Amino acid sequence: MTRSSELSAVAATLVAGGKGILAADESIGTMNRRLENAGVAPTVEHRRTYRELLATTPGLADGVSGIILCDETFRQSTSDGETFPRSLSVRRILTGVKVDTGAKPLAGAPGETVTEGLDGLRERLAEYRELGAAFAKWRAVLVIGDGKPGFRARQANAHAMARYAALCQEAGIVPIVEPEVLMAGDHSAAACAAATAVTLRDFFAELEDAGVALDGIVLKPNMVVPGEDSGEVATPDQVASATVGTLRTVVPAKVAGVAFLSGGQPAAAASANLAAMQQLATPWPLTFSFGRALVDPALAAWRGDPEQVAAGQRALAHRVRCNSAALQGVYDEAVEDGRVPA
Ligand code: 5MM
Repeated sequence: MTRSSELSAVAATLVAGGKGILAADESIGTMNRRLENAGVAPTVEHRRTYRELLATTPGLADGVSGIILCDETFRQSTSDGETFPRSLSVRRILTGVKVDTGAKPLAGAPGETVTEGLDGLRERLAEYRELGAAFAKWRAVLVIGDGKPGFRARQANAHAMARYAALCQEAGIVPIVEPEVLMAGDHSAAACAAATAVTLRDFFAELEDAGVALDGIVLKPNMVVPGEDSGEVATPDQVASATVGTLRTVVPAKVAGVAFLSGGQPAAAASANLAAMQQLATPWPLTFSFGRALVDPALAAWRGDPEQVAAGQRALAHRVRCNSAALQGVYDEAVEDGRVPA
Protein backbone atom coordinates (compact mmCIF):
# COMPACT_ATOMS: atom_id res chain seq x y z
CA MET A 1 0.00 0.00 0.00
CA THR A 2 1.39 3.44 -0.87
CA ARG A 3 1.62 6.03 1.87
CA SER A 4 -1.21 8.09 0.35
CA SER A 5 -3.54 5.09 0.05
CA GLU A 6 -2.63 4.13 3.63
CA LEU A 7 -3.60 7.63 4.79
CA SER A 8 -6.90 7.59 2.94
CA ALA A 9 -7.68 4.09 4.27
CA VAL A 10 -7.08 5.17 7.88
CA ALA A 11 -9.08 8.38 7.37
CA ALA A 12 -11.96 6.37 5.89
CA THR A 13 -11.84 3.89 8.77
CA LEU A 14 -12.15 6.70 11.30
CA VAL A 15 -15.43 7.94 9.86
CA ALA A 16 -17.10 4.76 8.60
CA GLY A 17 -19.27 1.91 9.80
CA GLY A 18 -21.55 3.73 12.22
CA LYS A 19 -18.56 4.73 14.34
CA GLY A 20 -17.03 7.98 15.50
CA ILE A 21 -14.10 9.32 17.47
CA LEU A 22 -13.78 9.84 21.21
CA ALA A 23 -11.86 13.02 22.08
CA ALA A 24 -10.18 12.29 25.41
CA ASP A 25 -7.24 14.62 24.82
CA GLU A 26 -7.90 17.35 27.36
CA SER A 27 -4.63 19.09 28.19
CA ILE A 28 -3.42 18.66 31.76
CA GLY A 29 -4.86 22.03 32.86
CA THR A 30 -8.30 21.38 31.34
CA MET A 31 -8.42 17.83 32.70
CA ASN A 32 -7.45 19.01 36.17
CA ARG A 33 -10.26 21.59 36.16
CA ARG A 34 -12.77 18.95 35.07
CA LEU A 35 -11.58 16.52 37.72
CA GLU A 36 -11.80 19.18 40.42
CA ASN A 37 -15.32 20.13 39.30
CA ALA A 38 -16.25 16.45 39.74
CA GLY A 39 -14.71 16.39 43.20
CA VAL A 40 -11.65 14.38 42.14
CA ALA A 41 -8.11 15.38 43.16
CA PRO A 42 -6.20 16.53 40.04
CA THR A 43 -3.31 14.06 40.12
CA VAL A 44 -1.34 12.23 37.43
CA GLU A 45 -2.78 8.95 38.63
CA HIS A 46 -6.38 10.18 38.55
CA ARG A 47 -5.89 11.49 35.01
CA ARG A 48 -4.50 8.06 34.03
CA THR A 49 -7.22 6.08 35.84
CA TYR A 50 -9.96 8.16 34.25
CA ARG A 51 -8.57 7.65 30.74
CA GLU A 52 -8.22 3.91 31.46
CA LEU A 53 -11.88 3.82 32.48
CA LEU A 54 -12.80 5.37 29.12
CA ALA A 55 -10.44 3.31 26.95
CA THR A 56 -11.35 -0.06 28.50
CA THR A 57 -15.12 0.41 28.38
CA PRO A 58 -16.56 -2.96 27.27
CA GLY A 59 -17.79 -2.92 23.67
CA LEU A 60 -16.36 0.52 22.97
CA ALA A 61 -15.08 -0.52 19.54
CA ASP A 62 -18.67 -1.16 18.41
CA GLY A 63 -19.18 2.60 18.12
CA VAL A 64 -15.73 4.17 18.44
CA SER A 65 -13.14 3.94 15.67
CA GLY A 66 -10.44 6.00 17.37
CA ILE A 67 -9.56 7.78 20.59
CA ILE A 68 -7.59 11.03 20.74
CA LEU A 69 -5.16 11.16 23.64
CA CYS A 70 -2.96 13.94 24.94
CA ASP A 71 0.80 13.42 25.14
CA GLU A 72 0.66 12.48 28.82
CA THR A 73 -1.88 9.66 28.37
CA PHE A 74 -0.22 8.50 25.15
CA ARG A 75 2.92 7.69 27.19
CA GLN A 76 1.09 6.17 30.17
CA SER A 77 0.06 2.53 30.62
CA THR A 78 -3.15 0.80 31.57
CA SER A 79 -3.21 -1.34 34.74
CA ASP A 80 -2.14 -4.45 32.82
CA GLY A 81 1.15 -2.74 31.93
CA GLU A 82 0.31 -2.08 28.25
CA THR A 83 0.82 1.40 26.84
CA PHE A 84 -2.43 3.12 25.90
CA PRO A 85 -1.73 2.79 22.14
CA ARG A 86 -1.11 -0.96 22.52
CA SER A 87 -4.13 -1.39 24.74
CA LEU A 88 -6.33 0.39 22.18
CA SER A 89 -4.87 -1.61 19.33
CA VAL A 90 -5.83 -4.87 21.07
CA ARG A 91 -9.34 -3.43 21.35
CA ARG A 92 -9.42 -2.62 17.59
CA ILE A 93 -9.42 1.12 18.26
CA LEU A 94 -7.04 3.50 16.46
CA THR A 95 -4.89 5.80 18.58
CA GLY A 96 -4.77 9.52 17.90
CA VAL A 97 -2.70 12.16 19.63
CA LYS A 98 -3.23 15.88 20.11
CA VAL A 99 -0.03 17.52 18.87
CA ASP A 100 -0.78 21.22 19.21
CA THR A 101 0.45 23.01 22.32
CA GLY A 102 -2.58 25.19 22.76
CA ALA A 103 -4.15 28.47 21.67
CA LYS A 104 -2.09 31.56 22.62
CA PRO A 105 -2.94 35.28 22.28
CA LEU A 106 -2.28 36.45 18.72
CA ALA A 107 -0.26 39.66 18.41
CA GLY A 108 -2.15 42.31 16.47
CA ALA A 109 -5.52 40.61 17.04
CA PRO A 110 -6.84 41.51 20.52
CA GLY A 111 -9.13 38.83 21.94
CA GLU A 112 -8.08 36.24 19.37
CA THR A 113 -5.62 33.37 19.48
CA VAL A 114 -3.30 31.34 17.33
CA THR A 115 -2.66 27.68 18.05
CA GLU A 116 1.00 26.85 18.53
CA GLY A 117 3.03 23.64 18.36
CA LEU A 118 4.93 23.57 15.05
CA ASP A 119 8.42 23.69 16.58
CA GLY A 120 9.93 20.21 16.54
CA LEU A 121 6.70 18.75 15.16
CA ARG A 122 8.38 16.62 12.47
CA GLU A 123 10.45 14.82 15.12
CA ARG A 124 7.51 14.45 17.52
CA LEU A 125 5.33 12.96 14.78
CA ALA A 126 7.99 10.41 13.89
CA GLU A 127 8.12 9.33 17.53
CA TYR A 128 4.32 9.22 17.87
CA ARG A 129 4.05 7.04 14.78
CA GLU A 130 6.75 4.72 16.10
CA LEU A 131 4.79 4.42 19.35
CA GLY A 132 1.51 3.60 17.62
CA ALA A 133 -0.27 6.80 16.56
CA ALA A 134 -2.44 6.41 13.45
CA PHE A 135 -3.83 9.92 13.51
CA ALA A 136 -3.28 13.31 15.12
CA LYS A 137 -5.30 16.36 16.06
CA TRP A 138 -4.72 20.12 16.02
CA ARG A 139 -7.40 22.55 17.19
CA ALA A 140 -7.67 26.19 16.18
CA VAL A 141 -10.05 28.35 18.20
CA LEU A 142 -12.05 31.13 16.56
CA VAL A 143 -14.47 33.46 18.34
CA ILE A 144 -17.48 35.39 17.05
CA GLY A 145 -18.22 39.07 17.75
CA ASP A 146 -16.96 42.61 17.03
CA GLY A 147 -15.45 41.74 13.67
CA LYS A 148 -14.21 38.35 14.85
CA PRO A 149 -13.07 35.96 13.61
CA GLY A 150 -10.81 38.52 11.98
CA PHE A 151 -8.58 38.06 8.97
CA ARG A 152 -5.37 37.83 11.01
CA ALA A 153 -6.67 35.08 13.29
CA ARG A 154 -8.14 33.10 10.42
CA GLN A 155 -5.01 33.45 8.34
CA ALA A 156 -2.50 32.64 11.11
CA ASN A 157 -4.49 29.62 12.25
CA ALA A 158 -5.14 28.34 8.74
CA HIS A 159 -1.46 28.59 7.86
CA ALA A 160 -0.34 26.78 11.01
CA MET A 161 -3.02 24.11 10.47
CA ALA A 162 -1.85 23.51 6.91
CA ARG A 163 1.78 23.14 8.01
CA TYR A 164 0.67 20.68 10.72
CA ALA A 165 -1.43 18.66 8.26
CA ALA A 166 1.36 18.47 5.68
CA LEU A 167 3.84 17.31 8.33
CA CYS A 168 1.39 14.65 9.55
CA GLN A 169 0.91 13.23 6.08
CA GLU A 170 4.67 13.25 5.49
CA ALA A 171 4.97 11.13 8.65
CA GLY A 172 2.20 8.74 7.60
CA ILE A 173 -0.25 10.07 10.16
CA VAL A 174 -3.80 11.20 9.33
CA PRO A 175 -4.37 14.78 10.48
CA ILE A 176 -7.64 15.76 12.07
CA VAL A 177 -8.15 19.40 11.15
CA GLU A 178 -10.21 21.14 13.84
CA PRO A 179 -11.10 24.77 13.27
CA GLU A 180 -13.55 25.37 16.13
CA VAL A 181 -15.78 28.43 15.96
CA LEU A 182 -16.86 28.71 19.58
CA MET A 183 -20.49 28.71 20.74
CA ALA A 184 -19.62 31.36 23.36
CA GLY A 185 -21.52 34.61 22.82
CA ASP A 186 -24.94 36.02 22.02
CA HIS A 187 -24.65 35.74 18.23
CA SER A 188 -27.33 34.22 16.02
CA ALA A 189 -27.14 30.91 14.17
CA ALA A 190 -26.82 32.96 10.96
CA ALA A 191 -23.72 34.66 12.37
CA CYS A 192 -22.30 31.25 13.26
CA ALA A 193 -22.97 30.06 9.70
CA ALA A 194 -21.17 33.09 8.24
CA ALA A 195 -18.18 32.77 10.59
CA THR A 196 -17.92 29.03 9.99
CA ALA A 197 -18.06 29.49 6.21
CA VAL A 198 -15.37 32.18 6.06
CA THR A 199 -13.15 30.23 8.44
CA LEU A 200 -13.44 26.96 6.53
CA ARG A 201 -12.85 28.74 3.23
CA ASP A 202 -9.56 30.17 4.53
CA PHE A 203 -8.50 26.83 6.01
CA PHE A 204 -9.12 24.87 2.82
CA ALA A 205 -7.28 27.48 0.74
CA GLU A 206 -4.20 27.01 2.94
CA LEU A 207 -4.53 23.21 3.02
CA GLU A 208 -4.64 23.08 -0.76
CA ASP A 209 -1.71 25.53 -1.08
CA ALA A 210 0.31 23.30 1.26
CA GLY A 211 -0.35 20.25 -0.92
CA VAL A 212 -2.32 18.37 1.73
CA ALA A 213 -4.16 15.34 0.30
CA LEU A 214 -7.77 15.98 1.25
CA ASP A 215 -8.76 12.32 1.04
CA GLY A 216 -6.25 11.75 3.84
CA ILE A 217 -7.66 14.20 6.38
CA VAL A 218 -10.69 14.27 8.66
CA LEU A 219 -12.34 17.65 9.21
CA LYS A 220 -13.55 18.30 12.76
CA PRO A 221 -15.78 21.38 12.63
CA ASN A 222 -18.37 22.90 14.94
CA MET A 223 -22.03 22.48 14.14
CA VAL A 224 -23.84 25.67 13.10
CA VAL A 225 -25.74 26.63 16.24
CA PRO A 226 -26.85 29.89 17.88
CA GLY A 227 -24.55 31.45 20.49
CA GLU A 228 -25.06 30.01 23.96
CA ASP A 229 -26.23 33.42 25.32
CA SER A 230 -28.39 34.34 22.32
CA GLY A 231 -31.70 33.02 23.63
CA GLU A 232 -32.24 31.62 20.13
CA VAL A 233 -33.40 28.01 19.93
CA ALA A 234 -32.61 25.84 16.93
CA THR A 235 -34.28 22.49 16.34
CA PRO A 236 -32.20 19.51 15.17
CA ASP A 237 -33.60 19.93 11.66
CA GLN A 238 -32.60 23.61 11.65
CA VAL A 239 -29.10 22.83 12.96
CA ALA A 240 -28.72 20.04 10.42
CA SER A 241 -29.84 22.17 7.51
CA ALA A 242 -27.68 25.17 8.51
CA THR A 243 -24.63 23.01 9.17
CA VAL A 244 -24.81 20.85 6.08
CA GLY A 245 -25.78 23.87 3.95
CA THR A 246 -22.70 25.77 5.18
CA LEU A 247 -20.29 22.88 4.80
CA ARG A 248 -21.50 22.04 1.33
CA THR A 249 -20.51 25.51 0.10
CA VAL A 250 -16.92 25.36 1.37
CA VAL A 251 -15.74 21.81 2.13
CA PRO A 252 -14.29 20.03 -0.92
CA ALA A 253 -15.94 16.72 -1.80
CA LYS A 254 -12.57 14.96 -1.64
CA VAL A 255 -12.34 15.31 2.15
CA ALA A 256 -12.44 11.80 3.67
CA GLY A 257 -14.99 12.66 6.32
CA VAL A 258 -16.42 15.16 8.73
CA ALA A 259 -16.39 14.38 12.46
CA PHE A 260 -18.15 17.06 14.48
CA LEU A 261 -17.08 18.41 17.86
CA SER A 262 -19.86 18.92 20.39
CA GLY A 263 -18.73 22.36 21.52
CA GLY A 264 -20.51 22.41 24.88
CA GLN A 265 -23.93 21.33 23.60
CA PRO A 266 -25.88 19.07 25.96
CA ALA A 267 -25.10 15.45 25.13
CA ALA A 268 -28.61 14.59 23.91
CA ALA A 269 -28.80 17.72 21.73
CA ALA A 270 -25.50 16.83 20.06
CA SER A 271 -26.85 13.33 19.29
CA ALA A 272 -30.17 14.67 17.97
CA ASN A 273 -28.38 17.17 15.72
CA LEU A 274 -26.05 14.48 14.42
CA ALA A 275 -29.03 12.23 13.71
CA ALA A 276 -30.84 14.98 11.79
CA MET A 277 -27.78 15.56 9.62
CA GLN A 278 -27.77 11.93 8.47
CA GLN A 279 -31.03 12.61 6.64
CA LEU A 280 -29.31 15.10 4.32
CA ALA A 281 -27.20 14.29 1.29
CA THR A 282 -23.50 15.07 1.62
CA PRO A 283 -20.40 14.07 -0.35
CA TRP A 284 -18.61 13.02 2.86
CA PRO A 285 -19.59 10.72 5.74
CA LEU A 286 -20.67 12.71 8.80
CA THR A 287 -19.82 11.40 12.24
CA PHE A 288 -18.85 12.54 15.74
CA SER A 289 -15.58 13.38 17.41
CA PHE A 290 -17.14 14.48 20.68
CA GLY A 291 -15.35 15.24 23.90
CA ARG A 292 -17.69 16.54 26.58
CA ALA A 293 -20.86 15.14 24.97
CA LEU A 294 -19.42 11.65 25.34
CA VAL A 295 -17.42 11.79 28.54
CA ASP A 296 -19.16 14.22 30.89
CA PRO A 297 -21.76 11.64 32.03
CA ALA A 298 -18.97 9.09 32.61
CA LEU A 299 -16.96 11.51 34.75
CA ALA A 300 -20.07 12.44 36.73
CA ALA A 301 -20.88 8.77 37.37
CA TRP A 302 -17.30 7.84 38.36
CA ARG A 303 -16.27 10.84 40.48
CA GLY A 304 -12.97 9.17 41.30
CA ASP A 305 -14.60 6.28 43.19
CA PRO A 306 -13.02 2.90 42.30
CA GLU A 307 -16.39 1.29 43.06
CA GLN A 308 -18.00 3.37 40.31
CA VAL A 309 -15.71 2.49 37.38
CA ALA A 310 -18.38 0.22 35.88
CA ALA A 311 -21.00 2.96 36.31
CA GLY A 312 -18.72 5.40 34.48
CA GLN A 313 -18.20 2.90 31.69
CA ARG A 314 -21.94 2.27 31.38
CA ALA A 315 -22.49 6.03 31.05
CA LEU A 316 -19.90 6.28 28.26
CA ALA A 317 -21.26 3.16 26.53
CA HIS A 318 -24.74 4.70 26.56
CA ARG A 319 -23.58 7.92 24.91
CA VAL A 320 -21.64 5.94 22.31
CA ARG A 321 -24.76 3.85 21.62
CA CYS A 322 -26.85 7.00 21.18
CA ASN A 323 -24.40 8.54 18.74
CA SER A 324 -23.91 5.32 16.83
CA ALA A 325 -27.71 5.05 16.58
CA ALA A 326 -27.73 8.64 15.27
CA LEU A 327 -25.35 7.61 12.49
CA GLN A 328 -27.50 4.62 11.59
CA GLY A 329 -30.79 6.53 11.49
CA VAL A 330 -32.30 4.77 14.52
CA TYR A 331 -31.79 7.39 17.24
CA ASP A 332 -34.97 8.38 19.08
CA GLU A 333 -36.22 9.10 22.60
CA ALA A 334 -36.37 5.44 23.50
CA VAL A 335 -32.70 4.98 22.61
CA GLU A 336 -31.79 8.19 24.46
CA ASP A 337 -33.68 7.03 27.55
CA GLY A 338 -32.09 3.58 27.34
CA ARG A 339 -35.49 1.90 26.95
CA VAL A 340 -34.49 0.00 23.81
CA PRO A 341 -31.07 -1.15 22.72
CA ALA A 342 -29.86 0.66 19.60
C1 5MM B 1 -11.15 17.03 24.78
O1 5MM B 1 -10.86 18.41 24.63
C2 5MM B 1 -9.95 18.70 23.58
C3 5MM B 1 -8.70 19.33 24.08
O2 5MM B 1 -8.98 20.57 24.66
P1 5MM B 1 -7.82 21.39 25.43
O3 5MM B 1 -6.53 21.17 24.71
O4 5MM B 1 -8.32 22.80 25.35
O5 5MM B 1 -7.76 20.89 26.82
C4 5MM B 1 -10.66 19.55 22.53
O6 5MM B 1 -9.83 19.92 21.47
C5 5MM B 1 -11.76 18.74 22.00
O7 5MM B 1 -11.24 17.69 21.22
C6 5MM B 1 -12.67 19.54 21.10
O8 5MM B 1 -12.90 20.82 21.60
C7 5MM B 1 -13.99 18.82 20.99
O9 5MM B 1 -14.49 18.63 22.29
P2 5MM B 1 -16.03 18.91 22.56
O10 5MM B 1 -16.17 18.75 24.05
O11 5MM B 1 -16.27 20.32 22.09
O12 5MM B 1 -16.76 17.88 21.74
